[in-house]
Amino acid sequence: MKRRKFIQNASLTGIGVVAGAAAISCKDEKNSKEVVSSSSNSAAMIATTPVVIATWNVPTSTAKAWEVLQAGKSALEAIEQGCMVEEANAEGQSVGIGGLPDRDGNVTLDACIMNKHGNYGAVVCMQNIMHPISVARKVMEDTPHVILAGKGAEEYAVSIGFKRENLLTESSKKAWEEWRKTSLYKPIINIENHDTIGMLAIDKNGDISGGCTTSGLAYKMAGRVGDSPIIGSGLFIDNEIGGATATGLGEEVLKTVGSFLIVELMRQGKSPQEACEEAIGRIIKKTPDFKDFQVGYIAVNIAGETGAYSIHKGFTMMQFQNDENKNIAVDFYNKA
Ligand code: SD4
Repeated sequence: MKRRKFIQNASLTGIGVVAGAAAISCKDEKNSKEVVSSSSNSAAMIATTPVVIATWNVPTSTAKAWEVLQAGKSALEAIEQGCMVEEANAEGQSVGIGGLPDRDGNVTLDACIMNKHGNYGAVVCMQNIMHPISVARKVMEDTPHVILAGKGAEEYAVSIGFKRENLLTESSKKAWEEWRKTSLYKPIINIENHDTIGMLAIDKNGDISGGCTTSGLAYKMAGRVGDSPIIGSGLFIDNEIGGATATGLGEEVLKTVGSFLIVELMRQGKSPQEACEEAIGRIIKKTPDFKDFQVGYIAVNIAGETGAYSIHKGFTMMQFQNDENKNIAVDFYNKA
């Protein structure tokens, strides 16, 4: 019996598996190889070719990340540059410039980034800075902290050279003014905020990183922070297992710590697809009244296998692998 197979069986029978890299089952022999982890002395499949996945239909973002990986740079660099593309896109009304504001008319941004060492940085509720993903990276690399919020995050960004600018575009301002006529807060499945970018990448060394960037829910209460910048909820990375990221109604993701859950389920031997389905199942179980909100997860294991699942129809995932940049319709729970 191959060692990898043995370890997987051991985990299923509860024999006990040394931490990390143990239970990845792998069908993708073409894009992965078996290695023995020095930290756990156990075998695992790791990706031998790069892969980038992202929430929603953001081909230019994944193409940028892919270009960075092809140049031999790290997954972390690919994530930052890939996310920056959408942050700079004024047409996108859920990320960076052009993001829809909170109910008081202020655009507040959330973002986080996580690297192969399990390090993490985030900014929450930050205004006037177009690239929160880059500020999050600086928080991770250059400060003793992991999260900076609001004014503090903005001041920090400006102090290290980021430019202050108005992020409220004319069309987002108009949409807000229109919304103010009723001021009715009701998230609309797949229409409101369908562009939060959660991105996961594996580089040529088989190392993984991830990022998540958003303006959060449109017309939210001032000060509201969602799942996207919170470690374990909107994003989680473990270089010996894989990563996961989320989109949709952040409150539901936060309550079930969805991305951490998915990575832990993969550690126990579930495929990325099975793990995403179980994480959606936890939300359904907890909130039987799921008709009016959407949550979607995407995941990749270190072998480069991917998975995605959502509550309702309409969620899509970008996948750039083997030189192909595809937008894939994601399977969903609510078939009624
Ligand atoms: C939030 N999860 O702030 C984000 C919103 C989102 O697609 O993902 N929209 O709750």
